[in-house]
Amino acid sequence: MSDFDPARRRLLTAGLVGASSLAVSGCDAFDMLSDRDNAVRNFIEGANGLTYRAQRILLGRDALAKEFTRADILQPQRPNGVTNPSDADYKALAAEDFKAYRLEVSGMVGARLSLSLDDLQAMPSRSQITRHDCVEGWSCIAEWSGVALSAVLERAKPAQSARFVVFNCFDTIERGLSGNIKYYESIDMMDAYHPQTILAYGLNRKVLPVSNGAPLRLRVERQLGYKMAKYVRSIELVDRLTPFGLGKGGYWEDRGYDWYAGI
Ligand SMILES: Nc1nc2c(c(=O)[nH]1)N[C@H]1C(S)=C(S)[C@@H](COP(=O)(O)O)O[C@H]1N2
Ligand SMILES: [Mo]
Repeated sequence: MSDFDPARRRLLTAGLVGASSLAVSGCDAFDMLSDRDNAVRNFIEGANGLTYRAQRILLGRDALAKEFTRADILQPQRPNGVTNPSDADYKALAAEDFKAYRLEVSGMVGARLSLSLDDLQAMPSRSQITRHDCVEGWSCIAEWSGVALSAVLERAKPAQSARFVVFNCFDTIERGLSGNIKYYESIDMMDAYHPQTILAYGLNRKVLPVSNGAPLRLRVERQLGYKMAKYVRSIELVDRLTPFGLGKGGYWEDRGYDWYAGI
């Protein structure tokens, strides 16, 4: 048994034509909270097959995802995907309130890091109220608090040649014949340094619950939900994605989803 019930995914996967058309058509299904007035967004929704490069030109390096107010938070953040990892190492940490948790930062860095939750919470924090868009067609607005990924990376001193940040997670998303597959994701350095990209430890002004990725989960607000790795165990700076999983940069990307997944 896996921690994740793939039944909800089957329909989507069965209808999968092209990865980028899936990501774009997913947007059409978003609820009435979607920002219909946003010209950039409307343009993207109408333009099937837009490439990563084209989205970059449209959205630029620093364009911000829309932020909301607390009055816009209508419901709790809906837990999705794996919501309660059964992995022994995760369970042991959770049983002790993640006191022994360490975020490991390695790869193409000048300084490897091993940071406790206290270390991360002692760094400057940022809170943002944003909308989470899942490719399955639902959205949720929530307030996320955490440390800027850029602040963590600055401490680790990335090599000039580092191009991506890979997030390795604690949870087993699939138990296959060839062994357990752990969730993983990746983003490029531009999104890693974006001001709204945070490693969140708080949700709606409370400690991040297990169902939403405790103790630490990524928020990368200009992209779809599956990019936002929960249960982050380690991050690795790399110059290519091919050595990870099936080589497409994420668990869902390896199964046909778009890597950039911009919204
Ligand atoms: N480690 C891990 N991260 C994950 C997932 C997962 O199953 N495992 N699911 C992804 C998907 S598809 C979504 S929509 C969001 C759900 O986050 P939430 O549970 O806080 O709503 O987490 C993403 N990150
Ligand atoms: Mo999702």
